[in-house]
Formats: sequence, C-alpha cells, structure tokens
Amino acid sequence: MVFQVTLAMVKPDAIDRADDIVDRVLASGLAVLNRRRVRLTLEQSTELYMEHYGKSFFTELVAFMSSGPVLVMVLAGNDAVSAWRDLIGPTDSVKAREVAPKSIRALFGTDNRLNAVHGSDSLLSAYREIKFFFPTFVVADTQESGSNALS
Ligand code: YYY
Ligand code: MG
Repeated sequence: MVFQVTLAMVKPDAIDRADDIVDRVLASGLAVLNRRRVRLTLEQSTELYMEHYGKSFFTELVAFMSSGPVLVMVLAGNDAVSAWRDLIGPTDSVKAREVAPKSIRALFGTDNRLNAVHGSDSLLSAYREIKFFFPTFVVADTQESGSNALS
C-alpha cells in the first residue's frame, strides 16, 4: 500500500448529486484535500481530454464536459488512484450496473458518456490533472522533484 493523491470530478450530469457522491468518497476512507466547482470552457475540456482527440466520441464528450458546472477534488489515501477507480466502476454506467451495481457510475450515471464522475487512470495522470485544476497544489513526488530548492 502506498499513500497517493488522485483527481476526482463530478461531471455536469451528476452535479446535483455532488453531496451524495462526496459522502461516498469520505465513507470509503479517502480524504478530500481540496475542492473547486468550475465550469470548463470547450477549450479546457479539449485540453483535459486530449488523449482521446480524434476518437468517434471526442466532440460530444468535450461538449458534454463543458455543458455545466463540475466539482473537482484532490483525493488522498492509500492507493488513492486505484481506490477511487474501483469506487467509480467501469466507464459505461449500463455495464457498471451489471458488474458493479454499488459503484458510483452504476448509481449516478446514465450511459457511456453521461457517467457521473471522472477518476485519474494513473498516478502520472493524477499529477497532470491536479496541476490542471489546482496549479498551486504541491505534489512532491513528481518527475520535476529533482529541481526543487534543496537539490
Ligand atoms: O477513464 P474513463 O473515464 O473510465 O474512460 P475513458 O476511456 O478514459 O474515456 C473518457 C470519457 O470519454 C468517459 O468517461 C466517457 C467518454 N466516453 C464516451 O463518451 N464514449 C465512449 N465510447 C467512451 C468514453
Ligand atoms: Mg480515462
């Protein structure tokens, strides 16, 4: 087990259920270190999801992600990246209801796109996404850590 941070987001389709989702985060033992409610511009959604650029669902995904406010949170805890991914369940909420009925996407999402929440898929993604939303948040163990004031 290793202590990690990760980036969680309640997407526009579930923003009215954000309090219920945060309750589930806290009940799992993860801590919320920081949180922000923001509305992404189309440009920001495009930057955030650049890894999916060119895929069939990209245009609709980034339009959806900038269609209303989102709640972004820095979560921390043991194996936080996989712990949060386990809690949210598979990408498609329909599949989630079959294979992980208690997961957040099963309970709060609709389908493949309107799936209620986001979770970083790796520690490297987590650092990138945390920096995107919380530019002043300090993550000590990054590739840039060699260039701090003590080195
Ligand atoms: O990491 P995760 O969110 O579980 O899935 P990704 O494969 O990274 O896709 C990102 C995002 O894109 C997904 O949460 C919904 C949307 N999406 C879509 O609209 N249609 C698909 N066929 C696949 C993904
Ligand atoms: Mg992903």
